Amino acid sequence: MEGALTARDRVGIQDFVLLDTHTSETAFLGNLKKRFSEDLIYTYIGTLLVSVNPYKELDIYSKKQMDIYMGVNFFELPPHIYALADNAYHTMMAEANNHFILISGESGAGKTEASKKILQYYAVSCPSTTLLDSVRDRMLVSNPVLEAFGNAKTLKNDNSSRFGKYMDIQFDIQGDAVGGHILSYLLEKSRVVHQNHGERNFHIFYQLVEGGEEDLLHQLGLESNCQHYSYLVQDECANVTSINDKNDWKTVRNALSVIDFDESDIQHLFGIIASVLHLGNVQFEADSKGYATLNKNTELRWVSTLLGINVQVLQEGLTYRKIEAKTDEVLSPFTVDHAIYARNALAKAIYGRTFTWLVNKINDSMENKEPSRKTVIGLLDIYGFEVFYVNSFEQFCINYCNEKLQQLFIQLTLKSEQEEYEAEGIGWEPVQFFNNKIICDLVEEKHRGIISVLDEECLRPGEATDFTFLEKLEEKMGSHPHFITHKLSDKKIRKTLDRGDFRLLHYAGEVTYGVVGFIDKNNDMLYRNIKYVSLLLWSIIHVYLTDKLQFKSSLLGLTDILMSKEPWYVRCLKSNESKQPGRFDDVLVRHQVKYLGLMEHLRVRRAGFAYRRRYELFLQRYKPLCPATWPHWRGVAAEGVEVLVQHLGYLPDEYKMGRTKIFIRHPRTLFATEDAFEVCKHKLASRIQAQYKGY
Ligand code: AOV
Ligand code: MG
Repeated sequence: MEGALTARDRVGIQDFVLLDTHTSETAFLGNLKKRFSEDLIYTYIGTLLVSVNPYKELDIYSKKQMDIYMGVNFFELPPHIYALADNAYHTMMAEANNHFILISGESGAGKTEASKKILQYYAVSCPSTTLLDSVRDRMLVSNPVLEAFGNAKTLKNDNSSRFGKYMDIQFDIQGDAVGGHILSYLLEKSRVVHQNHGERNFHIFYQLVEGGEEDLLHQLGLESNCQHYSYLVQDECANVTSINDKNDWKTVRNALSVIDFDESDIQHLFGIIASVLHLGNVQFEADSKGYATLNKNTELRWVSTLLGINVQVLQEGLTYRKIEAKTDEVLSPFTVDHAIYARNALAKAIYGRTFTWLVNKINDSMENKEPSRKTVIGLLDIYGFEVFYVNSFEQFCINYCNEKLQQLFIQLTLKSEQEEYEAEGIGWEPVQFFNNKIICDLVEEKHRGIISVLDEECLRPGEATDFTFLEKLEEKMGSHPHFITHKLSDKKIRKTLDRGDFRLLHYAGEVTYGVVGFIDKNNDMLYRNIKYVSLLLWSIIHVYLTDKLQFKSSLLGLTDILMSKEPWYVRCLKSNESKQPGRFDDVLVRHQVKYLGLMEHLRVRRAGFAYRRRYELFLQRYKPLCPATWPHWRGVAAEGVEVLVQHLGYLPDEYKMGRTKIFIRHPRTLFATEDAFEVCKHKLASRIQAQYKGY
């Protein structure tokens, strides 16, 4: 019918690889937008899933939906996070190897929601034996607990992850989800004592104060009013419409009992949380000499009771520094500022340790103690790139982690893919992309990077300040194209920078960091974690690469080979800054599409080859399909393959002969070959059986 919209016009193309107009950014965005307006938030680029945050509940996550996606070929149904989860799972089962799903995107783009959907899919849909149901329940409820303690409202996201999380979901040989393990890193502890304008502390504090039962609050010496606690109302942001602290409290309480917290654990846990609130209310006054004194110590008594520390010791610890001389100890009194600093340091340390303890407890409860062989699917969900009006050491760490993640993505997709074509001598028009390695180096290079400079300054206590650190940076980084300071910039840019700022041109945009607090925060344990993050990311690459090697040497089913070609990616996009349902901000989305390198990824995918196989292996499998190669090909394997594919009628454009491998452009070509092989296998059953033992 003329004028009528076809389904395709209406819902757009579900895989960008099939977008037949030239692959312009405008066409790409147009397709995303069209789909978004129909509540179709997922689109593929091959096997990569692009997800656009709808900021509204969609009816696409029911058990019924899960069933629809279970075991169905990736491209047969509309794109969905379940399809990706299902494919990772089935590939893992077929190949008995490990997989990981890398979820990335800026703050508020939907990473944590995506990771929860994936976990739910595994916990609900995978085969189950009653015995293991408890492990699944624990995996599921670990989320609300960790979110309560590790997430907070920021300006970007009402439920922003303030820690990085990598979770392994373990499956046994039957495909049952049998256990889980969480690695957490780089918790933003500074939030415990300070929040920026319009932000909140970690959810758990409000949940406890608003939702805690009267008895419990009484035991903890708490009032049922957030306004009473200075750590909670520094920025008068206790109530947020999208958050129901009372309900969330109930969820967390229930969850804790599911993960084996008995009453004494719970008392212990909330005793510590309450002690932090009390600590925040401990006030100091200056005596006649300007030294800190505690005038009213009811709050301190609560801290001492709840933590089981002698009140005298606590008081001394907060108002004096102990200096050890040769034979005795000398107590040197603190000023009020020093005392506040010590109090806050204690609060952060207590909270940080509690978080670690909590993660360990959760891990114990999810641990699978059976020694049987297991494979895992890893889920990586970190905090996204963020830019605020004021950015400090925390943003520096978070944004550096995101640089590393982008580097990982580039290494595994754009770079290794193209390098393989080159190594194999496949005629290939290189796809240019921005490699953010230059920024990673700027931050992390030994002896020269920002972290090294900061470390060196931290080794000069008493002499180094945040500002000497900045001077050192200016000396070392000088002309680096991604580094700017007030002193190093021209007139126009200088206006936008304070003297205590440095600006980094990150892959995802410019961020201006204020140096105040860098030395101090770097002296904290946080820094150890940051090294750990990069170690973690590189160990993932290593696992992947090792798997791929293994992969080369084994003969596996067709679909599985296609699907295991790369690890799994979910790229989350933020649809608008104001968290509004259904609003698609073209400029904002375009920016993300650009910096995430989605167009480059698409170009590599479109021009590339879906399948590649060493000549020997290809020939070994398909040689019965051609009289000239069956039962034996006595010449060079590559020539045998050429004869074979000629016989099968491959068109010149469908494949390329590399140095060691044949490259096949479309899955359909290989699907057809595989179908022919299946038929042939039946016909020649007995003869083939002898040759294909163990297939
Ligand atoms: P993030 O994890 O990427 O940010 P979240 O996953 O927390 O972002 O998503 C932010 C908010 O967007 C959620 O609280 C939901 O309200 C909404 N949202 C996200 N995905 C969906 C979806 N698929 N369907 C409906 N609503 C969604 V951060 O942790 O801040 O980097 O640090
Ligand atoms: Mg998150």
